[in-house]
Amino acid sequence: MTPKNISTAVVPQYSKNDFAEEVRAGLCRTGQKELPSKYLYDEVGSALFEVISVLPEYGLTRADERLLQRHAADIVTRLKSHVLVAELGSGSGKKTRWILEALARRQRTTYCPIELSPTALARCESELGQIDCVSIVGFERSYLDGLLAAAAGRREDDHVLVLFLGSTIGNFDRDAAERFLMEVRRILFPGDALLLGTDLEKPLDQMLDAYDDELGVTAAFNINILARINRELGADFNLAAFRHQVRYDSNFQRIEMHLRSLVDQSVTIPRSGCSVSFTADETIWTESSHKFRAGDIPALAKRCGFHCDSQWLDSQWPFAENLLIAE
Ligand code: AVI
Repeated sequence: MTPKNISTAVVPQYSKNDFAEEVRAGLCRTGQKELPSKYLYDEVGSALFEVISVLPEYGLTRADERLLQRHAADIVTRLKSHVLVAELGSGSGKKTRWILEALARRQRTTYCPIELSPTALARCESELGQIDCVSIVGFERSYLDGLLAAAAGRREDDHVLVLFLGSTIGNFDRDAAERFLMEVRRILFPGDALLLGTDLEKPLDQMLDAYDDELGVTAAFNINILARINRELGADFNLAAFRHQVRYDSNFQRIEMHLRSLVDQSVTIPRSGCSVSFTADETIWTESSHKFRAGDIPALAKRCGFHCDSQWLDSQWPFAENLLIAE
């Protein structure tokens, strides 16, 4: 079936030059080597992340979906009428269906998925394109550029509902997360809403297992960033000479994913114009996943120009859906 009521605004995603430059900056620096986690999500990485989201050890996505399915009607009744929905990083759009269906029962709804990946955007559009009374306008842009463009399309009596689900906010450093939420707030009007999904702190073993599953899917997801550098930048990383490593830093309440070099080695990255030396046990820090406490969210919301109207908590996997209203 061909989806209906769909249009897409396209601008180019990260250029090869940005990637080459950020890889050089992250690996040639003194001190802890790092790679930006956004580069985990090429075609292969995004497919591996889809698998992670159904692993028994990784309850985050299921908790997010359960909360949205159970509470969509309640969430929607707390919103003003006439809502334009803008979703930051829509992924496949599967979990958004509940909210859109609940809104479409009240009124015609415009849904703007915002995604850098054209493949994810196309999947989201075909997953949600058949819901009656929902028009889709996709934006192939970064979150804030896409939100700015989507919000510019609001009609006079529209309120914007921003969806930032799946605890993607946890992949930002704490300060960057607050700055980001403030930027979102700056684009919104008073009374607009942000539904923010946050994974909560839980027992240590449960958190470590969620990022170091028995099948090794998360390990493959992590090591794929080196494979991507080989594919796209002509590098000669020996993937077998690096091992996936997961740590929890309780001071920062965050899971850290690293790639640990098993031996002393050096790697050449022609398109970044550099060679990088690793000592045995040295790591590349590839991702942080911050965990939250439900009780801390109202203060976070306040600092960023929102108030926390309501929270819904999952009973099986500590996770909170937070409805924040712009002040
Ligand atoms: C996308 N994000 C919320 C995931 C997380 O849990 O931080 C990314 C992920 N990394 C490894 N597993 C899942």
